[in-house]
Amino acid sequence: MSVVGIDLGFLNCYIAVARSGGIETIANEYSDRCTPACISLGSRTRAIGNAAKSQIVTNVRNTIHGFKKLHGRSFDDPIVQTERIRLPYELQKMPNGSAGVKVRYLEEERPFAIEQVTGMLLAKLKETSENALKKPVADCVISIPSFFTDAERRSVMAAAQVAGLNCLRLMNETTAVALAYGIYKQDLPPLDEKPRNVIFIDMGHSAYQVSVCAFNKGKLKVLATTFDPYLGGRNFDEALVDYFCEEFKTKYKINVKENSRALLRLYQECEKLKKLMSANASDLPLNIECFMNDLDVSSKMNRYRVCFHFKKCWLILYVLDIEIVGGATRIPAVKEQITKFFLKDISTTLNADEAVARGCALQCAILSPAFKVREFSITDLVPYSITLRWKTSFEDGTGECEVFCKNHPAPFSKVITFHKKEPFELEAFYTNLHEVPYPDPRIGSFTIQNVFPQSDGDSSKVKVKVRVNIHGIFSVASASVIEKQNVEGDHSDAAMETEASFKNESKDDVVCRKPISAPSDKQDRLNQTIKKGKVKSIDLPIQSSLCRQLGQDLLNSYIENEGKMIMQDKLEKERNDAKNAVEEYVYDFRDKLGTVYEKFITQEDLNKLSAILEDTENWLYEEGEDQPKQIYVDKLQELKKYGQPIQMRYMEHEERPKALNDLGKKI
Ligand code: ATP
Ligand code: K
Ligand code: MG
Repeated sequence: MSVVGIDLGFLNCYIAVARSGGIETIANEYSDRCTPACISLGSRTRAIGNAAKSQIVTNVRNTIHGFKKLHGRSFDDPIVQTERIRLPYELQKMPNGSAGVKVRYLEEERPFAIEQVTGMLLAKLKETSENALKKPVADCVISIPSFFTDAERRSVMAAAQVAGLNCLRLMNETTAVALAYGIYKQDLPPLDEKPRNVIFIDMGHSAYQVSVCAFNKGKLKVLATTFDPYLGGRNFDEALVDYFCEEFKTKYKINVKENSRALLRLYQECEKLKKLMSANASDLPLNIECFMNDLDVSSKMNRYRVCFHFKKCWLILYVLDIEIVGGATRIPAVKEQITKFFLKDISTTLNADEAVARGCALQCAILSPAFKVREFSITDLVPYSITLRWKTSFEDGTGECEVFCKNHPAPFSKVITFHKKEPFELEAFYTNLHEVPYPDPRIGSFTIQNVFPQSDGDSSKVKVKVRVNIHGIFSVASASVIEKQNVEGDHSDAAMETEASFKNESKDDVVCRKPISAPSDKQDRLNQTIKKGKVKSIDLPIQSSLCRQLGQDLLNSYIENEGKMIMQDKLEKERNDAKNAVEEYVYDFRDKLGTVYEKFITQEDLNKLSAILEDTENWLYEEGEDQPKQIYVDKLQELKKYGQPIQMRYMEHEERPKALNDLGKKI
């Protein structure tokens, strides 16, 4: 089994693989280690990655990019609506209210859910890794921003399933970077000493993330994270684009923003210009030929004229190192602001583009039973505090309890005890919506079923396990009821009564919190009836209803559809290859007729064959332009019927002296 890590960037994706020699990043069919997060839908086929990127300005409305922020959000979400204004393709409200895209594919208007779109990209990355490794790839670790909410995380998980990937962990981008940093460090303080604190800063195309991690030998713990989910390299591009749009309005009397093609070209040129500005402080030219209305445009810019401000991230801590990654940290002004803020030099010991993917591959190796790596424990955190709410039967009130505070270690499970006589519902939500870059506080609701009073009429003691799992996703993982079997004089009952002393405001709802440090999934498998002394624990079914959750049926249909599209792309590729084979044969044959075959063909045959070749060439441009594969296969066979005898005569002639020579040697 291969062990793969995927950096699923807003703009750029990277794949890294763990091999016995270490971690390597994988190059795609263009020998490029970066695969653009871009998909272009066509009348016959899809192009994904580099091939799609080149179609951004030619297939404007059907080339999808910049979609990472659409995950797990409803179409009406303000973020989706803001993104929508920037995007040159159409977004669509899907039947379940989520955001999808609407594009023309196979000569038809088609909606695609965001899980399908990212699914296509992930399937491409899977194929790239399989081609490079020459074996199937399924297990992987995929990166996501540390600020992603549950709905966003679940949506990416679904996309992985669409792609046929088995995501062992969704890993926070900055945590992946921290792992890539720490695992090879030889000089980390021993476990009983003060840890080394390091700040990791990642500014990519769409977001800015900061995390503080504490390192000891073989161990990393994320202490805090902060972020600006709306600040990245693209804001610089936007600033440049806005500037030039204004300038061109007066200078050339054109409104670039009304022409999506021109605007997209300007964005591409501004991104290039921005990169050049990082390396060059002087004025740099911008020239775009045939930009709009047949006009060539030109201008210039230098780095001091674009200003930006980024949200300060207050982290008061003793910090040893500041490591920066992400493409946009190459911008001198970004480095300068970071240095100014922390009053510390920043280091760039990590590969700015590949660190996330490398960290993911390392995590995948750690999680995979098929791979042996150095032990390294990773404790991440809960980005936003989570509260549970339930109805109490006591005067129709509600009970509430914060189950995870912000920055609580994760993965983590806790057990909450309730005293109930009937099934009850737990509603989970983010405690402080203002902390969360998401418009809806709800996470989901969980109904604990099959709860009855005890035989003596008392409330039953229900233990509910809540959990933030390895992907950073919250759930009510299990529930069980403790059945008293023998009430009188039993010590275990007394013990339970002690627990019950954590009583809260209401009479029948008792909450006590007891953390179990059980990040492993084994603990989850306690789902059997345990008989212990006089107490019997019975598992209770839980009905979960998660916000913005993709139904299993829909997910299955996406999986099936992705399979069909992969097949369609494969068939289309074969058809194209068959067509190219005819074209190549025509050119090659014609070339040889004029040179090496000349002596092996009569003038009459030569004329006849030249005519056939010309006919075939014309045919390829006319009705032969778009035929089923078999037609091209037949065409090639037909041509070969003429070509092969000549080729044989030629080969014989070439081989004869050699054969004679060999014979001579033997004699
Ligand atoms: P995100 O992390 O937001 O999902 P991403 O991972 O795709 O996005 P990166 O690949 O880390 O983003 O960085 C891409 C950004 O970095 C782009 O805005 C790009 O223009 C910018 N960038 C790359 N190299 C340079 C450079 N030399 N100077 C300035 N900006 C650069
Ligand atoms: K990236
Ligand atoms: Mg990134």
